Amino acid sequence: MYHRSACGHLYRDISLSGLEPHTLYHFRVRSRAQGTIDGMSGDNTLLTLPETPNLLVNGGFEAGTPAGWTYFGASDGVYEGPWFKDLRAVEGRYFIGWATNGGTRNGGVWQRVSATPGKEYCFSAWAWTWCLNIPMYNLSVHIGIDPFGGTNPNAPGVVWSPWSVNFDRWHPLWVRATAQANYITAFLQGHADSPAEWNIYAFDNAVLTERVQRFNVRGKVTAGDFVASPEGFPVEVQLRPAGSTEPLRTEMLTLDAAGNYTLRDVEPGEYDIAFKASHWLRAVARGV
Ligand SMILES: [Ca+2]
Repeated sequence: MYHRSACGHLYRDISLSGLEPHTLYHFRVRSRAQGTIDGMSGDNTLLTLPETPNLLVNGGFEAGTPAGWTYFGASDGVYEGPWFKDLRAVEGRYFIGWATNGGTRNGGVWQRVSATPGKEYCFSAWAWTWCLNIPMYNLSVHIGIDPFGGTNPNAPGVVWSPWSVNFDRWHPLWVRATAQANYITAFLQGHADSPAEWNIYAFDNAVLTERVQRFNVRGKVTAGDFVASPEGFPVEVQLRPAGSTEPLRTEMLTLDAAGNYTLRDVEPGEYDIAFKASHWLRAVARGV
């Protein structure tokens, strides 16, 4: 669907399916039209919303204090904007920030939470940087997970997002790691290479979740009664816990020319799948 903005730009809505919750995606947009040169956007990101609870205490700093977090390196404070450069929280009212006039300020906070060894965890936080009278690349930020639950940001096992410069704009950072112990530790860290007139950075809306991974279940319905192509043939598909007759989901799907169906976004598990297509086709596939 196209929209035209007040200043004449043409917009188009595009739906993306099959994305995982609480995951950062990079994307580019290419435009192509006959008789014109292709257009290609720069790198864009989108962070999908989490579907499971935030495991962090005070992840958005809405306590108005760093409660639940422990400083390492330089400490500073939790602020309610407008702060430097009129900065306001990207979520709620409060964010955590570090600011130095005429020096460097290297430090961050960590928070340790219970975890299940072998499970994957996704960690995201929004970050903002600013410095004055020095190239903006002087100051960068990253976030990390220590899958062993340690509290040393310099430990070799910490899994970090790439260092990122988010000059004068809030931008999401994201990292994923597999827990190796009964605890994992989330880190927010900023680093200035050189002293500057001002070195300032901030974080907000830190969210740590257990990963929810979904799969597409594909299969084939074969029935001798098909006289022509099964393409477009409607089939009622029920997803049931293995051994149960109570459906978790019931969906009408259509078959392709070879009789294949796809049931999207199924969480890992063991299921029975039941099919019904008119009175003559009923089948249950067990333990898929
Ligand atoms: Ca907040």
